[in-house]
Amino acid sequence: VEAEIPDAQKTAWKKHSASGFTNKEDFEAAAIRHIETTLARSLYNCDEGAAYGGTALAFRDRLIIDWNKTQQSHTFADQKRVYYLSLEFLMGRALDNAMLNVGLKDVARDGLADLGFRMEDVIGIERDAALGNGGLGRLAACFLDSLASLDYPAWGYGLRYRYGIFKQEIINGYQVEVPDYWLDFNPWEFPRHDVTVDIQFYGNVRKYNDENGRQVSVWENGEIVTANAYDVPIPGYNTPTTNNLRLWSSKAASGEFDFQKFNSGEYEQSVHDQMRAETISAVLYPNDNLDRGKELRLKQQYFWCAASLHDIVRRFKKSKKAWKEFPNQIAIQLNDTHPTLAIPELQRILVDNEGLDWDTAWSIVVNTFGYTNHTVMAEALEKWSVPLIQHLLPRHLEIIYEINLHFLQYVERTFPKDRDMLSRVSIVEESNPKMIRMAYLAIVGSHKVNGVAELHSDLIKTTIFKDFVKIYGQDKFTNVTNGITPRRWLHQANPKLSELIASKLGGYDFLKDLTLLHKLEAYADDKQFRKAFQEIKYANKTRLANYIKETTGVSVNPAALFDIQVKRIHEYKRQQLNIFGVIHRYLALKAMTPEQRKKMQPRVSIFGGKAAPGYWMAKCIIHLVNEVGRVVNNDPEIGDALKVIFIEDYNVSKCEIIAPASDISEHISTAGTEASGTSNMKFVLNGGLIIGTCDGANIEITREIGEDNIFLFGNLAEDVEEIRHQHTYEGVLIDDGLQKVFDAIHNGMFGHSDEFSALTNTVVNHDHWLTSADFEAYCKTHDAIDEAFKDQEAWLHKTILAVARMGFFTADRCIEEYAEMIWNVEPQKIKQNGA
Ligand code: 475
Repeated sequence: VEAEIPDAQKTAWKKHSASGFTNKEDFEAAAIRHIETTLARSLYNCDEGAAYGGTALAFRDRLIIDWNKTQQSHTFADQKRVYYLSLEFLMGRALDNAMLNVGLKDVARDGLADLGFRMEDVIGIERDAALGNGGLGRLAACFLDSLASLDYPAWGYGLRYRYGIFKQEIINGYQVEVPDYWLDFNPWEFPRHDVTVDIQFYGNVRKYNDENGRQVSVWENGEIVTANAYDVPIPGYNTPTTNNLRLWSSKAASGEFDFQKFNSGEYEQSVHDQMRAETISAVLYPNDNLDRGKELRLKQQYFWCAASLHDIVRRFKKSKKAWKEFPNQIAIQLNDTHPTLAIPELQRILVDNEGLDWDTAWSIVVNTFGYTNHTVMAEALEKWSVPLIQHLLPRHLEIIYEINLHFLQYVERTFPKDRDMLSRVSIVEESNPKMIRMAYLAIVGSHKVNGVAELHSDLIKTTIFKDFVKIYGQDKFTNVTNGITPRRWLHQANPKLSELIASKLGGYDFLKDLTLLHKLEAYADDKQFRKAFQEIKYANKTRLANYIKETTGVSVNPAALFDIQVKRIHEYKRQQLNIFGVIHRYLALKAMTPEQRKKMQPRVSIFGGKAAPGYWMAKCIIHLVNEVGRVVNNDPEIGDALKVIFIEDYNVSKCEIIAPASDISEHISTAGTEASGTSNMKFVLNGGLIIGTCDGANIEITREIGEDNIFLFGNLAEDVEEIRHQHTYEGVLIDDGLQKVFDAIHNGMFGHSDEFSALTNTVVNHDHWLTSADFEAYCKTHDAIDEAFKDQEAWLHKTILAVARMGFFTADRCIEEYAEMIWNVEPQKIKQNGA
């Protein structure tokens, strides 16, 4: 390619080629130029918003220079790439991350000071890119950071939602949802007006025989919607590698058809078509761990899968390689079943458009895809009704049936005696209407299937996917325990702790090899180190206390024990267990004399998280937490002994303030329900201990940090079924302490008891989540925590050891495991000159 360009042209280009700033002067020049020209502001009307805009645009320019080099270099190197398909990317803010990853935060801080601004204020202007619900979306964002930081050639593909996850307001103690229109100023994306894909929906399939007598299928008619690409640069930490996140936005196709309508006076209809098309990428579905089977959601999934695959195939075809090379050049990871339609879509492209025979195409498909499962809960496993797919994607339905036919024939040959097996494993559920089981399609169409923590990966093999282990053998199923990026979740969120660690370890290498933290073990008994560590925790708690004061008006004492549970509100995550425990503590405090009360360990119980708008029980929990807060925080007898806080609109940037400020955080799902959990890792890495059940990654955290350094309680996963069985046949046994809590609620201590009857009744009637069965152990464990916290020296010893032993939970380790076990890809260093 290079050789085809004339020398004169090259010289002119190279002379003026953009180069990034590396010092304060050049940063200021770049920021001011953007403030004056791109933003049309001047010295006299440059507010914090404009300062943010100028800074962000200056850094964007810098990122894009590295982005260009990276993409060029990856194209020339012509080696295998990874594509991470996720319907959710919960990115949070980009500026702080960009400054730290390119190593120019101090430069920018000094530059901004010259211009009259404080770095923290400027960073605080940015809105979160909140294109996700919770764990699954944040994991995708951490993985992008690690892929770039480790120099893997990788792209993310997602949807450019006009509205991210809703903003949560608490009004009179109730959650109210406000739309999150986040795109009015987004300097981090590049519209690629030249990159568009036409996506087809509806229509019919026509069959004919070609000259060789081979049957050919043509998907024709229907509607076309255009996908427009928007690219977001993803900088690696301390490396020029800058990967790409490509997000698709939907627009009406501007074909002749529309012009006809427009000209013939059907103006309204033409506007209507426009809006219908734009609806596809308009909103993120706000459900976490729940599938609701809405048609628009299926449209989103196909729109995004088809656009992404078209893009990937287009890039592959440019290389002029043989089709059999496809899986050697491309690995596609499916983040849960949401992108499963990519499987029949690739098969369709290969068979219908490229003329490959079925078996050749299918082997390419299977060798290309890997599937990650994130949940075992039945209500979250995706199924789509056959009539809906038939209507929207008629050719894909045929292909899914044919995939199923080949699969079932294989199963029948292998297990001729097991008659029930076929209906159990069929991709098509024989219900009314028939349903396509997306997880089964994902397993059949992938070469590897993985869970996200050891227990979870074992559970999927022994429960929901048991038959598939029989069919394919153990090797198709594997585990990759989740991790988090230490760049955002230590260095960015907790700069003081990061600095302290660097001072002992001789630099910041641990940010790229987190196992180096083990060297901190030597300081667990070092008086001075402990003191410094404690002071940082206190400062971080003070920062959160100030935030709580500003946003809720409630004063909390930073010396109290901060007990935090922030995550999506869900019955299986058991915020109800937590708030019932808080009420139990409140009743105990009320029964004490003032002298007794003074001896108690003061506590601040902090909650945060969104409920899906249609999840009524979750909304009841939020309401109860807020009502308990209202009563407890205004009770003069209680004072600092207990405060109950609900932090509004929990999101990524708030988590960056919250995670460094915990003494204890809660990860208390019913055993066997939380696939992994990732905030557990964030809290421990930031010097907090956890109270948790034997669930998800808590088990591996315990193994790594030692059982003396974690507070585990509750029934085990293997016993949960038996207890539920007992509930059904013998009724629920309500714990005595919990009964007192229910009595207080029923007597109206926290407002009209009708408001909470659903919450208490579900425990009394079924207790599916074992709230009562685990209640006593939960309360006792909290008493043990109070005791342990009194001995601050011993507590510091535990927290420091725990931090030192968290090296395993870096997302970098995850990416290396995926690369080796699933993708078979190698990193590729970018030379500074771009070649
Ligand atoms: C698990 N989201 C965590 C995390 O692996 C785990 C499902 C359906 C529709 C929309 N969103 C979802 C999830 O299932 C999800 O977020 N799962 C979470 O994935 C990362 O750490 O335990 O609950």
